[in-house]
Amino acid sequence: MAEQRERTFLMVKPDGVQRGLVGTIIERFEKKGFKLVGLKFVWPSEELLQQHYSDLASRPFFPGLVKYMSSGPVVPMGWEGLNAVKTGRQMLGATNPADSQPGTIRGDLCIQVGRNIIHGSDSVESANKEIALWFTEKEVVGWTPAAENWVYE
Ligand code: DAT
Ligand code: MG
Repeated sequence: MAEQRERTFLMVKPDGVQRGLVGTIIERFEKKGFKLVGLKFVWPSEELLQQHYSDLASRPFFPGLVKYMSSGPVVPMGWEGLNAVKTGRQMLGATNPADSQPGTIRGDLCIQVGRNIIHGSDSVESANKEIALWFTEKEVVGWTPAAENWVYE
């Protein structure tokens, strides 16, 4: 099924890494049944982050956002599965953790919008752009999990 191959780009932000939440965050997507297709640990440059957040360049919080995001290592990831983009966003919760429901990652694990621990693509189009920005083609791995037929009918 082609729709199972939808990909989203998620990234544990520097505060998530510093607070030791990488494993907890990855666990949620693994347990859900999504398939990891790319993962790395990098300290990103300001230039890369300016590209990643180029849509927000005119916003007053942009300089602070780039400074925060480049303040330490992050964990960029590609995840694949049915409705991965929309469901991924639901699992993240609202942009502002104060508006995020309990049970979501931001609702459970953080407090302020400027330290909201995780990024998730907002559309299939931006997911594809973001995966191409953070990963080379070879770093994105196509594979079949042993449990695939137990996740999808
Ligand atoms: P999201 O990360 O939920 O996709 P976004 O794309 O609108 O949200 O913004 C990107 C990040 O910028 C967001 O995760 C945190 C920061 N941000 C957004 N709005 C902000 C605000 N009003 N004040 C401070 N930081 C903000
Ligand atoms: Mg966004």
